[in-house]
Amino acid sequence: MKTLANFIDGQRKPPASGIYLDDVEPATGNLLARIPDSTAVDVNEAVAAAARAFPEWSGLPIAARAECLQRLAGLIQANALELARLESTDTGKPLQLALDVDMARAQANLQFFAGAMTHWTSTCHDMGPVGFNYTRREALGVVALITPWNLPLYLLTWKLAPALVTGNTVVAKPSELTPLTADALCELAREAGIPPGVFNLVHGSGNSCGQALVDHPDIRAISFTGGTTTGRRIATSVAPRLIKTSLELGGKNPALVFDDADLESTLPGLVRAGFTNQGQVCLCSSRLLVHESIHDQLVSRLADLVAALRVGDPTAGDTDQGALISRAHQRKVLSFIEHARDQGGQILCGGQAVQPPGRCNQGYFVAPTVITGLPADCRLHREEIFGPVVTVQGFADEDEAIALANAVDYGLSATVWTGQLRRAHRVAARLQTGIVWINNWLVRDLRTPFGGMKDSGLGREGGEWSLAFFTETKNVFVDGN
Ligand code: TXE
Repeated sequence: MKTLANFIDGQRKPPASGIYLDDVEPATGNLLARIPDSTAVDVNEAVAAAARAFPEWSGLPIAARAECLQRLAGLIQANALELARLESTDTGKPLQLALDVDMARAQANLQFFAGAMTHWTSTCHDMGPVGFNYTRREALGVVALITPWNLPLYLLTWKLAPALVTGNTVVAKPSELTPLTADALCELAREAGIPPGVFNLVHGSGNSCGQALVDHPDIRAISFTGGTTTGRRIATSVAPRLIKTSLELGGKNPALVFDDADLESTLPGLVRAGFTNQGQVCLCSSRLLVHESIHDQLVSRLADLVAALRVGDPTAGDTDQGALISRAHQRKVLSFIEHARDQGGQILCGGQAVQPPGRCNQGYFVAPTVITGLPADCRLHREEIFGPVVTVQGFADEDEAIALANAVDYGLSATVWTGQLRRAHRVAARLQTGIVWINNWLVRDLRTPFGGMKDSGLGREGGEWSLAFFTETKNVFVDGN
């Protein structure tokens, strides 16, 4: 079992408190590592190191910072299998998924923002003989990156790359449930030649370490991905300081399936959208809204496909569904299913915990579950379950489909499945979500704006939105005479 340390000013540092938290493997319940239970003392040290490193790092040519990111991307590629193993062990997700999605994307995040920054243009507003204005984009200073457990390295690099390439220095706090790949990234950052103090990492709980970081007066911006309750708390904490926050929060994402959809491609799409990473992706389509004329046929075919997903050891090559993140989360997901039973819902497949044979028989598995026949106002239609549970509701026409889709507090993403181009655009325009996919799910172009409306967050990340978030805009006027 490993004992991790913080990474401050290029050095490994134990927590000042001397206290450690347990990191548990979700697929087995075994102890994986001990991680620092950091407090404000460690956070202060990390922020001070980042502040010292800022003048030199932000003063480098853009190309020099971009080269550091490219080298880090290369090291992630070279160590992809090892990192994927760590990610799979720490999260419970299938190893192949960790390799194909998480590691590929971590590498792409760094490469993309290294390239994006070197192609970013600033504006000039010409006033003729009066003069002209040009716009500068200046680094903010020390920024905090707080990331969740569902896509640990994927989301950390998604924030780290634009933060660093624009010239900021960083203090990052990964989820205490999944610290391993963030910890490994520190060594790779050192190897990539990122100078001491530019990237610092503190481990610990949200309440202690995370809140100390949020409350630190020298933090100039916070980029956070996690639950809506935590996002609200962070926004409340920083409001008096008027610093920038980017909040990417939960979702209760609808999939609207019209009677003209091509079911041969729609059905596998719905399975992927509902159950990737055991449903623990903020973008997962957890609410199927289906035209009543195809409801019964679609539901029965979907249940067959979902029942065929193999749940088990994340390291096995044929596993489709791994473990949920924790025992507490497994209980929460199962309690939603119990509630569905109490409400008269029909469980079409799944509906229970799974104990795979062998080394994973104490893991936190839940059978992928499809539920229909719930009352319209049921909690399962409104609250984020964040597990392998999809509910189905019927609709009579487009207006009703849109009304159901928008009838939740969240507004992150939606998918629309239809063979009619006009309908696709019309419906997309009326959906209250930051992202709409038509006839697909989770196809990502890193240049596009990513984020949610309503309780799903504040601000957008991706491409120029990330670069703008991590910089301050300054207008300079030059007199024409
Ligand atoms: O997330 P938290 P949790 C949703 C999902 C899940 C629920 C709760 O529904 O069931 O949120 O998950 C840090 N100050 N999502 O409790 O607490 C924390 O240590 C500063 C959706 O695990 O939001 C971790 O690093 N930081 C989501 C990070 O916040 C604090 C992904 C996220 O943890 C803090 C994960 C505080 N006061 C969960 N409290 C998505 N959008 O993808 C906690 N943290």
